[in-house]
Amino acid sequence: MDDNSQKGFGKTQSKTNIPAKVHQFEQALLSLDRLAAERVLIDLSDSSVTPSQYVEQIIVPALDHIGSGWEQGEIALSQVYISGRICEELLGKILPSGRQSLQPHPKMAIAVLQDHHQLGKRIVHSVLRASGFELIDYGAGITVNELVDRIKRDEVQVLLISVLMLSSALLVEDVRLQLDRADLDTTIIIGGAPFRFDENLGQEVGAHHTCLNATEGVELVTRLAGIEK
Ligand code: B12
Repeated sequence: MDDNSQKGFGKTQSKTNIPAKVHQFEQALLSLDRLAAERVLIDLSDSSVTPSQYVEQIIVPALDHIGSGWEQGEIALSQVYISGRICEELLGKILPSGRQSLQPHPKMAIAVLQDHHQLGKRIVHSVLRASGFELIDYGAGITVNELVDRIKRDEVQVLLISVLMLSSALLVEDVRLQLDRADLDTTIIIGGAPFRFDENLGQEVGAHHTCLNATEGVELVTRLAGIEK
């Protein structure tokens, strides 16, 4: 299913100093040095660390820190942009591309709601697919009305939403309201930076479940599908 070991990811190595690696990875991104960034990930490959784990432990914190630097005016938007592009490219190499045998599960879809930050959705989609779940991908930038129309048409039972902008996170409430009005009991699972930073936000916007990372997403979907673990 996953041939990452052939690409250098997944070698055996001893203990890794994660904070130091996050710093090195961040510096490589800010220097716009894709090869150096890739080397950090290859170097930290460890038999006990899975690719999904180093996405969570290295890529997400490095980008969070870059985002804060941009907010404080220390980093240019162009650096954030290139950092995003480099990570997108690396994710293509790291993330599992295959799929386990399909598990029986409710009809599911994933979308980035009125937002173009796509890395989180890409990770969640790929990890779920690798775990045997099939999802309709509505892409990024979809509006509330478009999303609700698609859910009705496709009879989606579990909707996964990713958002990174606070303004987009607040729109989840409209999705929930429209689904309730249409008498649909679609389960809404949300994730993304605003929900990692404010643990009550998910409930406030009417989501049924909030996930902090892709692994939590897989665990939750597995539970909702009633699959024994
Ligand atoms: C990279 C980046 C960009 C890139 C995006 C590249 C791309 N292809 O996605 C570019 C440069 C294009 C960009 C643009 C902008 N950005 Co930007 N960006 C970021 C940055 C630095 C990292 C985001 C990221 O990719 N993180 C890595 C991913 C993997 O993490 P993640 O999405 O959180 O996903 C993880 C979990 O949350 C979870 N997850 C996520 N979704 C879901 C869903 C489900 C169902 C589940 C189970 C789990 C789950 O799983 C993932 C793995 O753990 C953030 C900073 C931050 N702290 O997030 C700012 C940030 C999100 N951006 C911000 C802003 C303001 C913008 C711009 C408006 C800037 C501008 N003036 O143009 C534009 C708007 C773009 C748009 N319309 O959407 C702000 C938002 C502030 C706010 N309060 O809303 C942030 C927070 C920066 C900041 N600190 O100010 N950005």
